[in-house]
Amino acid sequence: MSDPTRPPAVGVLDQGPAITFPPGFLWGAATAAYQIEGAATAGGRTPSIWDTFSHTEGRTVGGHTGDVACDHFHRMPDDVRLMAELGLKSYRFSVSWPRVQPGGSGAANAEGLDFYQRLVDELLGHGIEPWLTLYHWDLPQPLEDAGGWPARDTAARFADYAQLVADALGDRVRYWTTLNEPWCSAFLGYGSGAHAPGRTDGADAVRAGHHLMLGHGLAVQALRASRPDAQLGITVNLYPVTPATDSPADADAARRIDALANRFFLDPVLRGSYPADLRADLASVTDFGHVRDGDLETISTPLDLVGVNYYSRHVVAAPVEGEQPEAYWRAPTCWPGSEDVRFVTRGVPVTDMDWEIDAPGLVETLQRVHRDYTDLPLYVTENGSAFVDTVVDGQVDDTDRLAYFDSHLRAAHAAIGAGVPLRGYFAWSLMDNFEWAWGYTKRFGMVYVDYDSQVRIPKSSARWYAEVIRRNGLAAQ
Ligand code: IFM
Repeated sequence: MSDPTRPPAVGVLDQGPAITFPPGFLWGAATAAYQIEGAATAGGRTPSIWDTFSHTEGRTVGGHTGDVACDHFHRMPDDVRLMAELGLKSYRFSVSWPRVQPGGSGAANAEGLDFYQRLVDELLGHGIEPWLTLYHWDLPQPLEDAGGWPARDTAARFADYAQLVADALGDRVRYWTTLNEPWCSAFLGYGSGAHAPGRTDGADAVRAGHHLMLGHGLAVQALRASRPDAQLGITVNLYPVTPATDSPADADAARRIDALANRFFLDPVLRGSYPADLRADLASVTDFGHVRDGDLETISTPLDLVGVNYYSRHVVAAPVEGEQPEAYWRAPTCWPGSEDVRFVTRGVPVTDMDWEIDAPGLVETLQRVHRDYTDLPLYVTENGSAFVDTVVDGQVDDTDRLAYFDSHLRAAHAAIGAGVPLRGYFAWSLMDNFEWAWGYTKRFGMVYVDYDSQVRIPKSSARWYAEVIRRNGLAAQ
């Protein structure tokens, strides 16, 4: 491994004035189980919907699967050593449900839990705060076969699983995220079908979103009862949604997409209700008959923090006959009832995902959550970018990714200056990994992974981030 503390190339360390973050700011990096662990059949693990999906022809680029991924399951102690060398204060990982509770019901699998026991111990041994996400998209396949997230019972199964993980790890893990990005699970998984399980039904997507949130609420209640000292939250992926022009029709398109992308989750979780305009927009899709008395009280069970994943902005316009961009997360059925809204590209710089780079959008997003929803501490639980990386003389000089982090950290700092109680930031991702339907073709890591040899190479952005953590801020040039 190259020296992670070696300063990056001159001219890329700092892109603006010096800034310092508040004392105790939690600097971290994030990953997810299916994206890095591999060892798909080790120690009693059974298939999740992502195993099934990725093994189905045509679902992922190149037919890539998470069977081996970064082989983190076998290399975990070395990976934690690398995190320590980078100076991470916290590491956000997810637990693989089918590893610790094969099939999604019944007793815990001691062998599966053992991996996470060792991971947590290893982290604590290196002074790194474990941050545990319970669900980062790997629903056990038998639960999908029984109806998946559109089925109400899945919420109860999730709460049982949460209890089982809390029993095993609750004594050492302080920070808990129930769900990662329920929008993706619901609308990409059951609406557009771009993600596992690949179903395409708008009403199912809406039901899935509700039952994911119900599972979240039930899990929070279970965790709270058994670990009153834990810090509990949810992670939502949020986007500022901007109308392409100031026409009333474009403003309405923005309102509709904002309702589906953001308020669908923020309102029930933080206000205990669905937005009235969202219900009206979805009238042709569902009558919300799946919402039972008491559900919204459960869903809005009080939290200790909110996690925000931020990547980009949506710019939208009113329908025009025959125009619909084809980017995968914009596929029409991501947006039940608003399929005809157009997503507009503005010609600003984009990442390798084609996502617009928009650091001010992070300030906007954090301010909105704080202003409109909650005084709770906020954490950026993911932020990062995919770019094409090249290894030259054993080094990866990813100045574009570094600049992305730099601009977004400056935005995070600006949000704090504007009064947002932002307490931490997690770079996505610690290392290159399985980028879902894109397989291994998109690299988000600060650490390069050579998938043939499994050698890890900290990129310039990793060395830069180590320095940011050491300084608790960014220095002027
Ligand atoms: O890789 C994903 C992650 O699993 C969830 N948030 C967005 C990332 C980049 O697409």
